[in-house]
Amino acid sequence: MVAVQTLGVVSCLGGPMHYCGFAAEMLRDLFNESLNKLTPFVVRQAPYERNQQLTVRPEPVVGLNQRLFKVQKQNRLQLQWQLLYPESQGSKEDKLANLNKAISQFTEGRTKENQRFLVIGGDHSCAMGTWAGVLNAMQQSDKFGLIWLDAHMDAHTFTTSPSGNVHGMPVAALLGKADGKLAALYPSSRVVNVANLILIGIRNYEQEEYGLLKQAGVKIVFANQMNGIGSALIKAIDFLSQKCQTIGISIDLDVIDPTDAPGVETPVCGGIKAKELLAALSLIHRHPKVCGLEISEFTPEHDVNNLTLYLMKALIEAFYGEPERSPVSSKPNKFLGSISSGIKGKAVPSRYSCAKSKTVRSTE
Ligand SMILES: [Mn+2]
Repeated sequence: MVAVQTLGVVSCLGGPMHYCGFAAEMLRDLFNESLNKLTPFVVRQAPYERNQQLTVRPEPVVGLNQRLFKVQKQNRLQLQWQLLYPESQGSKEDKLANLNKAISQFTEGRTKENQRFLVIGGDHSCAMGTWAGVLNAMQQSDKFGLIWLDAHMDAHTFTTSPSGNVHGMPVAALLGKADGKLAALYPSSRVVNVANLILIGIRNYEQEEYGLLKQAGVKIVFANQMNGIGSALIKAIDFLSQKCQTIGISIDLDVIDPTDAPGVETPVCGGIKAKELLAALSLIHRHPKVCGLEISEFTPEHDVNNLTLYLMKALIEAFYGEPERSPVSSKPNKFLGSISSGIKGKAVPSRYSCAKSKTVRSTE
């Protein structure tokens, strides 16, 4: 049994949504197989908005979900949960600042102990805490690399953001490009080296964020320029591995196409296929330099047939789960397909090798 220290951030304070904070609790129950048999969907009450109630139509678990579930049954993985709730008092900014600080303390502790971790948002503003904590733990913070899988650039500041939602700003804060109001929410004096940040899957952004990233020289792999997520992810890890000791992976579920992951706040068409991302995470399975994963933006009120909830579980198990054993592993997996048959029909290595070294194509 593999155990992974997991922090659930029960908060939507960084976005306009009300229920994305449920992600961690729902996922925990799904892993415990106690999500009310997954049908009907659980009706929950937000702990931070006690007079509101979420009602989701009961829907049967069908199709893709069932196939995913069978895949995961073969994985033996135990998530050791801690749930983090925002304070009930204070301004939104104070709550976010304290939340990010608490998140950073969790990831700093795990990183110092050489324990891999998982952070489940919440909205994507949790990334400020998650990766600030890793930076705080490192002796040389310029040896930290971050792979950011997202449909969006998340590189606004309060000065440029049309909405003022903090979940559109964590990349700016992590790069040290925050304005004063945003910097106050970021729990570190250390920032990610611009050369060590790679954004993948981008297909929706405002000019101000593009300008910020372009000026900084951040590598961006746009969705329409990718030759498969497997290849993009491996190239990114190879590139970062050359100079980084520690690599983090932050997944905004909206990087996936909404047909496969409808349960997100801001879906954008033209995303990567769920099964390609699952295959890609299997290829880099527990890569020695990857210190942790972060998954954010699950929005249950937009989910269809629990598809995104199940997918979130599958993503975690693709990276952290016990690999299937033969003779099971020799058969093509119904959902993932055969890894050796390739991603998008192209040949990919049956197992990722750290020895390779390639550069990632940088786009402007
Ligand atoms: Mn995001």
